[in-house]
Amino acid sequence: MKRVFSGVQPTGNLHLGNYLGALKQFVELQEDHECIYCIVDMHAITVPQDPKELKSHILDVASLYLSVGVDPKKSIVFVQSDVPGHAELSWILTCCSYTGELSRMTQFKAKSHNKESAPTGLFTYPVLMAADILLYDTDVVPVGTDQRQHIELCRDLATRVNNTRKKTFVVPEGRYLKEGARIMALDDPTQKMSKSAENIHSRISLLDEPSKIKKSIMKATTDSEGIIRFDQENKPGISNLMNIYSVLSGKSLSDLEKEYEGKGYGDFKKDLVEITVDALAPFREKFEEIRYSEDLIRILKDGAERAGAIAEKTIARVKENFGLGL
Ligand code: AQP
Repeated sequence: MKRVFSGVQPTGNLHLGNYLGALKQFVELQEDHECIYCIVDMHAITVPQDPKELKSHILDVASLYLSVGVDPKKSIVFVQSDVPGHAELSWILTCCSYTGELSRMTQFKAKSHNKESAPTGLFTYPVLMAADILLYDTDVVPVGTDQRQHIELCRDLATRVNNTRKKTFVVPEGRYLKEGARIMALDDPTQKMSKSAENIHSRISLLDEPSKIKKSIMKATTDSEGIIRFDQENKPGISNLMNIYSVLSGKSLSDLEKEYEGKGYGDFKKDLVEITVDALAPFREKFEEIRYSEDLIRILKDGAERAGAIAEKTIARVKENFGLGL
């Protein structure tokens, strides 16, 4: 069975982009893969975090994994900082990476934009991500397309080490869905939907109340043409909404164009509200059951033990191949 690894940062409530780009794949893959899903809390501290809030977000994200259908009987679910191998391997890989390649990462450029100085962790974040993946001899990494550049760096680092030392790492493949791989912000469809964006109406969080979902969708930026037609370049707002509608309903984009011929954006948005509310309702219900149950901590501790056992073997092999330790 091929091994899958992926993670999400506990930087806020997960949104539709996180679900359609990543989590939906997590659930599908666990049927015929050995899956390891992590809450990457060490990535979250690359920007300042309130400790209490961070702890709470870790449990929120873990609960959301389970609420959308990640099954701890089939998949390992754990918190990154509970397995020390991530930090250990990250340092070793930092020594194999170059400042030039890290400064080309677009997410670093975006997050450090207009800042005089940026935290070093923000700069080396992609190396930690590579360590997360390589630690588990991962074959497949399900992510949204915003992570493509980081996956390529991970592959480069693995290949570089394999070519200069004994074969040490499995070189993983990114797995990107055709639809849903990049959901854009509702208020500005040129930016990706993001948990940490200031405007709460830029995103639909998986735990949003129906009234909030309605408000965000009805306010979503479109264009003045008023025709429901998919054209990402010239009509990014309505195209983004069509993309969301299509993935949630299973209807193709061309079927949507036919269905809404002669109708306005208002009609389209009203139907999208209904579809989104219905799609997210079961997640909210499940979340209430899981979030404060004792089972949650037990699942995460058990996951960390199982992940830790795999990680220890990789770290021993890496240390041996690098000549580290006794
Ligand atoms: N807009 C998106 N469309 C599709 N997929 C997305 N992902 C994130 N945004 C979108 C995918 O979700 C997974 C987890 O992402 P993350 O939380 O680890 O980091 P991120 O990409 O930085 O997500 P955010 O929401 O933008 O968080 P903040 O605001 O904290 O930086 C990844 O697989 C990602 O591709």
